[in-house]
Formats: sequence, structure tokens, C-alpha cells
Amino acid sequence: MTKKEDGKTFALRALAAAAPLALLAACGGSGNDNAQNAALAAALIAANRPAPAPAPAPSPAPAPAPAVETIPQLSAAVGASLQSCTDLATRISFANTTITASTLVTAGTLKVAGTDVPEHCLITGSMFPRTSSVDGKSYAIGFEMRLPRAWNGRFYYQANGGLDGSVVTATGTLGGGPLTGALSSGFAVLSSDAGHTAAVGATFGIDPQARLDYGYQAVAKLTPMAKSTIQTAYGKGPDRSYFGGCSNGGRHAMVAASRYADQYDGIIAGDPGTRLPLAATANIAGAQTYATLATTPGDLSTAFTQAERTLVTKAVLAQCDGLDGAADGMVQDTAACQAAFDINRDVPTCATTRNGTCLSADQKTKIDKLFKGATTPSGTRIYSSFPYDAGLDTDGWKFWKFTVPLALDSGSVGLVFQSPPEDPSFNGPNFALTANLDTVLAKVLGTTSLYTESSIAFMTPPNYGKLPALKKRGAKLMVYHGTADPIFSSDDSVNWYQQLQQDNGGDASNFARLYLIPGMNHCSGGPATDQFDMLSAMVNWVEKGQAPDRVVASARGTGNAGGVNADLPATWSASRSRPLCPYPKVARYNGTGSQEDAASFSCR
Ligand SMILES: [Ca+2]
Repeated sequence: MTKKEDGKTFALRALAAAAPLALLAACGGSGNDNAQNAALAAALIAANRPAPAPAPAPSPAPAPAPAVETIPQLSAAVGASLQSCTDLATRISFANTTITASTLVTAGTLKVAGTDVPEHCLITGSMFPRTSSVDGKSYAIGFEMRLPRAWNGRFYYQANGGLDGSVVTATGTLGGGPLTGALSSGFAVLSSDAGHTAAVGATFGIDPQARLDYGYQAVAKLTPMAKSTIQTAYGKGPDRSYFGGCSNGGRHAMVAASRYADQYDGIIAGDPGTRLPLAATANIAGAQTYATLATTPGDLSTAFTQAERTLVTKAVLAQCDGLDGAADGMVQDTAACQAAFDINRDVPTCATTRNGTCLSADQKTKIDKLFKGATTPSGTRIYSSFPYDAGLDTDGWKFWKFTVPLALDSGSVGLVFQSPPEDPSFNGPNFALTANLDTVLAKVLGTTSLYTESSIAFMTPPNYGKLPALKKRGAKLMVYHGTADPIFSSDDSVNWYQQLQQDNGGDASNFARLYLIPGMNHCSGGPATDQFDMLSAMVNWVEKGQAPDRVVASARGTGNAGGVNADLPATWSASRSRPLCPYPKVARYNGTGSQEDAASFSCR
């Protein structure tokens, strides 16, 4: 192929890629006219194809067929009714799987937000039982499935949070104070412990296989078993399969989007710990910094007190609240806020002692450095920056920044993410406060002959800035992230999404969308509208082509059935609502209408 032909091919491919995007923009980005877009793109390409070379020169070889982007529209799931339950324990047969029991659960036995969960069949069991040759302990992948009598034809993988280790009741709920869940909506739902029990705690990290199951392999083992069980129970497998979780569950979801795109049609990742080992290491770095600022040794929260965090919150709001057109206590335009707010300029510096009305110069320097992204002693950036937001004045923020590094991150980093791990008898808080973080980071990124996959390899979805398999088969990904999440930064999700945009000609919104939730802490809470039903929006996108241009979220004020959010300012109405907007769009006030109502805001 000549250079000239190379250039021509490139131009055609660029046109092919650009045409559907331009059309999508013209259609408001609804993304449900893919076939039409493809046809129009092909017509555009044909119209721009150069005429054949004139005689007497030999005819050039025809240009290769341009790569026209087409995303298939998946069909809607069809429901069925569960015929029997108690006999399923003996009828279900799958390799490496033991079914413990199948039990009918009557309507109302479980409730979500005070509402009865309909009648369903509870299947309990475990997969791949084994005794570790490394630590001598027993391991298995414990699970439950809840199969509704009135099934909607869909499977939902409920990914759980933290270090896993518990088979959380498979109601398939998601978001802050959810009012409903996948099970109530008729999905067959799976939940698992991801390969170890809570009793083992973080010491499961001593066993190499338990690490891998926690990281990604449990999903690979459970998914075909769950689909087979559904086949046995209903006489057909799921027409559509969904996956959702928050925190580590959001990480599982991102892993599913990367590794198991062939298995899932719709994936929802909430506040994902996509680079969880690095986030946990950075949080330990934060603890080491806060320890140098603490006025009461052993109480890291005295490094940045409630009064001081309120002071900073007010300063952030003073600079940023109005950027979205509404002085409503919410910073919707997170990106603009980072440029507008300067902790050195906008927060008073203490002239003498700290008293809650100022920050010391040392505090400003160190706290700002943590927001910009914690580093090791040698200066290596560990994880991500965190945005300044109106949600750091909360108990959740305090818990994650000052309690978790010593109580939880020490165990996960020391025992699960380092290769080799610490001795299980190590002192976690002491480790968190004194470990050399260059050494820790090297072990988090490292391998040994026993631990052959680094924690980055087994926890982080491989090549997750590119998700071609997911896109190609018509599957969708929705990610949401609280901008006041103190442990997994929304900046990390923004950086990921920008990679995905770049890999898709500048716009990935026809298969993946990111929704920032202003003020929301880790998965819920904060001065935020944190209650929403993203699963219904996802089903409509996957099965009907209705792209979620906005997802309406509500605050959980007094009387909310999903539980009251104690972080809500008293000035908010109990049911304040806001649109969650697909990044980079921001919810902006229309200039008229109630500021308590999502209808008064547009995603722009
Ligand atoms: Ca505002």
C-alpha cells in the first residue's frame, strides 16, 4: 500500500468515525438511531469517495471498506414464571458447585425501604471448596441467588463492597437509601462473598488464589453457574444480564466491563475503586500527613477539625456555589470550582494558634497537597487528586480520612495488596503510621514467586480506558461518583472517562456515561441528592435504546422511606431533586422555577 492510499484510508476512516458523532449531537445525543447513523455515514463516505483515476493510468486498487461504527441494539428481555422452588436444590447441577438449600421466601419477608419484596426462591451454595496449601485455611466462593416468582427475564450480579467476605442479601439495591432493588423489580439476583469469609478478615490475602478470586476470578466462576441455575429454574437462561455495585462493588463492575464484556449487557459502577490498591495506599499516606498536624496524638481528626472543615466548606461554596447558576449549597460545576477555589487565598491563615476560624500555613500546605494527590517520600504520585467540594464537612469524610487508614487500609494494603504481604500478626495502625510508602508502593506494584500477579494486575480492570468489546456488542456502562468521595476520587473516574472519550474519537457517550454527584460522600451521604434508580435507566438504554441523558436523583430528607440522610442542610426541602448529568455536562439552573426541583435544572 502506498503512502497516498494510507492517507486516503485514514481520511475515510476519520470521516466514518466523525459522521455518527455529528449526527448524535444533532439528535441531542440520544444515541438510539444507530442504524440510521450508520446508513447516513456510509452515504457521506460514498459522496466523498474520490473519482477513479483517469485513463491511461491503471485503475487503483479500491480503497478498503471504511470502518463504519455500528452498535447493535439489543432486544428486550421476556419474563417467565418460576414453577417450583424447594426441589431446585436437587435439580441444579453445575461443575464445582454445591447447592446447600432452596427455600421459598414469601412476599414481605424482606423489605426494601419499607416495601415488601415479592415472593422468591432463595438458593444458597458454594463453589470451588479447597484448602489452601499456603495458609492451611479452608476457602470457597459462597453465594446466594434470589429467584423471583414473577421473573422479568433478566439476571443481576450484585457486586459487594469493602473486602467482600460476606454474602450480602441479594436484593440488588444500589445508591443511597434505595427505594427499590433489582429483586423487587423482577431480576434474578446473585450475591457472593467473592471467595473468602469475613471470619478470615484481610488475612485471606495470604492465600494467592483467594486474592485472585477477590480481584476478578470469582465473577468468572459465578457468572456461568448463575446463568445455568436460571436456566434450570425457569426453563430458559437470562435474556439480558446486568451487573452493579458501589465502592469495591463498583470496581468489580469496572472489571466486568473490561474482562467480562461478553457476559453482561448493562453494567453500573458506583464510586468505583478502580485503582483500589493505590487509593488505599494514598489514604495511608494521608494518615501519615494528618499525624503531623494532629493536636491530639492518636486522633487524626484533630489534624483538620470539624470547625476547620466547615470553614473550608464555606470557602469552597463562596467561590463555587454560584458557578452553576444557583446559590443552593451545591457545587455542580466541579471542574470550574477547582480553578475558582484557592485554599491559600480563600481561607484565613491563623495569625497565632488554631481556633477553628483559620488554618495554619502548615495545614494549608499539607492538606492542599493531599487534595492535589498524595505522594511517597521520594515524590511519586500514588493515586489521584481529589476535588474540593461542599461535602467534606461530614462524618463520612471524617471516617474515611481519619479512621479507615488505620482500621481498614492497613489490613488491605499490608495483607492483600502487598507482595509479599506483612506477617498476619502485624500491628495495622502502627504499619499505617510508620511504613515507608516508597517500600509499600513497590510491594503493591510488585510480584513474588508465590504472588505472581501484582495487586494492580488482579484488582484493576486491564486496559480499562478502552472497552471495545463492550461497545461492539451493544452493551452499556453507567458510572456514578460522588464528588466528595473521600476514599475513591471522582477525579480518578473523570480521568478514566477522558481516556475512554479519547479512544472513541472524543465521544464515548453512545455506550458509556459518567455521572458526577455533587456533595455525595462514598456511595451515599453528604449534602447531596443521592437517591436514584439507575438500573431502570440502564435497562431502558440497553433494551430500548433510550440513552440516559439525565437521571433524576432526590435528597433523603425527613420522612424519606429509604432512610434519612443526616448530612442534609436544614435549608433544603426534604425532597430536593436534581438531574444527574452525563459528564462533561453539568446541572445548571434555568434561571426560573423552584431550586428544590430537578425540573428547574438542565444538563448543559
Ligand atoms: Ca450551586
